[in-house]
Amino acid sequence: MRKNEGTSKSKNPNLRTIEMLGKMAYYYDRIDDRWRTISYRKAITALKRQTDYIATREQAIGIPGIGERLASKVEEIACTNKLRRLESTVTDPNDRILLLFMGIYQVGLPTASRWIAQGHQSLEDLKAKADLTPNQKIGLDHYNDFLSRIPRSEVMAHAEIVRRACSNADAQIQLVVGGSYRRGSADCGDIDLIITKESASLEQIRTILVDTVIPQLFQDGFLQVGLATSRSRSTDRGSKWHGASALPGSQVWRRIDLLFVPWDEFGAALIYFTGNDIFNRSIRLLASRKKMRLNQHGLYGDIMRGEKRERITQGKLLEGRSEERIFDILGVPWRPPEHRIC
Ligand code: DCT
Ligand code: MG
Repeated sequence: MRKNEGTSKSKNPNLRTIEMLGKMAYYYDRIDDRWRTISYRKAITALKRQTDYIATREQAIGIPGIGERLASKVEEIACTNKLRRLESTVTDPNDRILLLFMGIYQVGLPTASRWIAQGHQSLEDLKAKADLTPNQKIGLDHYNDFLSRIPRSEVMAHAEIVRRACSNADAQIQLVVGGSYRRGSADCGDIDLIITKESASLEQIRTILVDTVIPQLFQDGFLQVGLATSRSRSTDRGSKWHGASALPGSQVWRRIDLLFVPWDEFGAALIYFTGNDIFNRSIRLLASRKKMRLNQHGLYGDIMRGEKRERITQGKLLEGRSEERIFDILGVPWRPPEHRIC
């Protein structure tokens, strides 16, 4: 829960190491290796806080957030100016094809590996010969669009179009741009729009969006396609709309998520959909240490857990509506979104 204002590029003496570890984190993220991705990202955050150059394993181990294995990598980069593991990921042809295939929207390691085992080696192979789901087909057709980062100003332009359509349907609807945009990123992987209305239930908000706003945005030529979600958990059902949008006159498709949030859950949803993911993990862990539970719906108290930390009681809702109140009840200082980069 420490303040984080990102890197001051001119000052940090570990920029080269951070850059190499960042490439590895990106690689592990693309191959769905959650644990390695998180440990690399934690090490990067820790190094960004250092004011001295970290050259040895011993120095690195002394820093909270850097474990033994990562410490060896830090030393390797400092000594050799490179990382063997990174080079092997770049040169191994199977790794390269795996990364290529996993770059397709919603394609994970199992699907990408299956395609390789079936003998496919390029996107052209997949287009011509592979058995693709409708989403995979869209992902493949818009491979570069969905993989490229979206400049902040463009995220704003997409959000404004949705905001206008919402106001036309119901003047009381509120829309907040969440995700990396709310954390101040210069560019974003997708457009996360958190939508609510004072005193309204999920059902009421979803009805306005699904019956009026979304059809209107399709008719205007802004929304291009809806993307079915197979991964959504049962609790998420009906609270999200995933798709793609394009600005007037542009051929570029962007990934856009509309997140329908009941008014009573607005604060908890703001925290969750602002992230980043590691910040969310740590604030949830903090809640659980204080015998509370935080999720995208609210902060709950009186939670009883068993020996393996499994929940015995659901607990009672302490706060859902106000982001500030949730921080307050958790006993941590308010963090503006730009400081939630872990
Ligand atoms: N989130 C999370 N855990 C995940 C994925 C997402 O807590 N495993 C939360 C935090 C961010 C928010 O959902 C939106 O998710 P993304 O759009 O995937 O991430 P982002 O932070 O907006 O980054 P990007 O710029 O890549 O979209
Ligand atoms: Mg996002």
